[in-house]
Amino acid sequence: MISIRHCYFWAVGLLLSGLTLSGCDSSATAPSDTASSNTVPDAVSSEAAPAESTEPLAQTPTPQAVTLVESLEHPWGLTWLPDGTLLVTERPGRLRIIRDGVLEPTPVSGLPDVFSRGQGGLMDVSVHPQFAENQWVYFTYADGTGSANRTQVARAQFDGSALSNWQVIFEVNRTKEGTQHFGSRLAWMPDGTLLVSIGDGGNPPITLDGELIRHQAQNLSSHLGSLVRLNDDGSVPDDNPFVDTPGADPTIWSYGHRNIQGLALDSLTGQVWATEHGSRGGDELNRIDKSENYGWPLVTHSREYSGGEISSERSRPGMVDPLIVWTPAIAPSGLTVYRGDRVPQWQGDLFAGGLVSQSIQQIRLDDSGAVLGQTPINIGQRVREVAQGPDGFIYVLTDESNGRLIRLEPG
Ligand SMILES: [Ca+2]
Repeated sequence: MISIRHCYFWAVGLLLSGLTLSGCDSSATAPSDTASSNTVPDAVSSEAAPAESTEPLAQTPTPQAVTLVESLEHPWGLTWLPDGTLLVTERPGRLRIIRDGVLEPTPVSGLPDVFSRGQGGLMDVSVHPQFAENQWVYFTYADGTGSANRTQVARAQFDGSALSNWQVIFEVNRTKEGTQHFGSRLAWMPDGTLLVSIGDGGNPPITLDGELIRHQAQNLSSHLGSLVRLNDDGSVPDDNPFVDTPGADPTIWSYGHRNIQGLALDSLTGQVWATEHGSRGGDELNRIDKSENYGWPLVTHSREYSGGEISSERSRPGMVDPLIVWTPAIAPSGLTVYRGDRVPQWQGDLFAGGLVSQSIQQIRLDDSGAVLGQTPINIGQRVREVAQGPDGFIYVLTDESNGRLIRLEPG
């Protein structure tokens, strides 16, 4: 595990790129993974930032951020159809079409109402790997009310203009109150199964079964605070790790997660990567392997928003340590592993978005998967999603009321 001091590297990156250094503390009061001002911030960065640990990346040209589309309302997820059409979700509950770089004015019909408050709403979207044959598109979203809600996964068939045959294929098996920590990202594995990230249910004082709801992340019978793996129709893959464990839910792939909002498969190696929000500091990059326990809330580098301790332990045998810890928080959302041929110098790098940092961390690994360094790419807006497009560029969504689709191009 490597502790990264975000502001330091931001400063170094800016100096290296010849830009003017402009206050790390601009993130200190920014809401992070909150969609409205009446919810508890998901990350507040106010800690000092001593310099230590990894180096910024050398000899990487600063990518240029080119805005392609504006006037998206809190865009959350995106996916490409085989013909290059881009589908983008907006958190309030709309699906938008972008063709040839132009946003179509009318949202797609055929979506149900979603629970759109706080961090909840329409979240991720992903086309089926065999979309050309079956037309399936998958969605995650919050469903329910302020007192009882949960993350669901549904699929529907898209004919190029409308959705039909909406099918709910998964729902979290415990409802929760409030508007925090729904997750949720989708990622297809090479074998055609689907990973879905589910948040822990929220911050104190929210409780479930007489204890803080965050402890559900250690409960193998609960989907809260886990990654689940499904077949494309929502059924349970026979080779999931806990199918034969008494009391465990058979969909669980890994657990001990707080709130994963960055999830990516390395298309070359098959390795799954995830970023998850800490509370105050302690955001994490994790290498995901089946059946593993990622520690939350028993071991964490994160503290309560009040500053109090969540746990005195940072590591424990049998639990997986993060590869990177971000303190102060970047509030990570959106993650991709670059495997395009357009920009050879990005090959194999991870690109992790940050809501509070308003930047993307470009992370380089060695062949063993150890972190060599990272450099922030300033975006100047809250970064919600990062994805490699079929043209080999990286695409970014910003979480704003006037959100943008941005393309990263080599500098
Ligand atoms: Ca962890």
